[in-house]
Amino acid sequence: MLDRRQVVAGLGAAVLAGLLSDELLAAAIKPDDASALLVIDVQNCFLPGGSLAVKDGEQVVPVINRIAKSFANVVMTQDWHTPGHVSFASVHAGKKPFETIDLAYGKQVLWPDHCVQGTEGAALSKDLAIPQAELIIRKGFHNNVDSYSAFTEADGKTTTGLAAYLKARKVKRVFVAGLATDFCVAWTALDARKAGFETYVVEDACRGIDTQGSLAKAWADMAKAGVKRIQSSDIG
Ligand code: VGL
Ligand code: ZN
Repeated sequence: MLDRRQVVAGLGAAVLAGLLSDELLAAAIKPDDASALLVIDVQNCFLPGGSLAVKDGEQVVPVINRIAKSFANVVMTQDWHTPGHVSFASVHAGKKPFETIDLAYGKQVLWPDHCVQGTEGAALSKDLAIPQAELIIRKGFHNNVDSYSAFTEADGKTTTGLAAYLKARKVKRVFVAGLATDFCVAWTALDARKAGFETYVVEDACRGIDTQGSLAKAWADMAKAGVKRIQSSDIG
């Protein structure tokens, strides 16, 4: 039988452990010099009023601005398509946005025209406040190849140079945030794993498109690849 003193001491320890673990859980991850935040495609086309607006996409901006303060290294990406890009439904007779076609490199979802080079829609959100961002990677600029990933184009072989850049800067861990969870964020996170980076996706700093089950599939693929799913409150 436990006596009263033991019970009280036990409760005290449990409460203390609870407090400590809450504290630890609240900000368990401290970005260091070997960490980089990748801010994916926070561009007008994907925000309210844009041609491929992601539902609640604008809500990622304050979250990204907040977590970016913890990072010395920030890289941003810009989807940067030619006019008449192969991923646009408008260039395929009889095809509508969100239908798919088979291209030489595999299945391609067709999109409304978006993020055309040099247009206001392709500009980064003016509400991003990350002055220390050190590199902007543009992608999807080859007319006949899409590039959801910030690392490798959809042909699976042409690289953007991002992995080599991050390795040259001695980055070991990447944190991915932005738009859209199930396309450019997920493909970037999967390629980051392939390139050997410890990889985190900050769920509440992302929003998804979710077409034909793409969001659930993206999270499943990322889990399988060892991508860690975290919340912005885990970083600090
Ligand atoms: C994206 C669809 C087409 C994205 C880019 O940023 O997730 N999605 N192009
Ligand atoms: Zn695109």
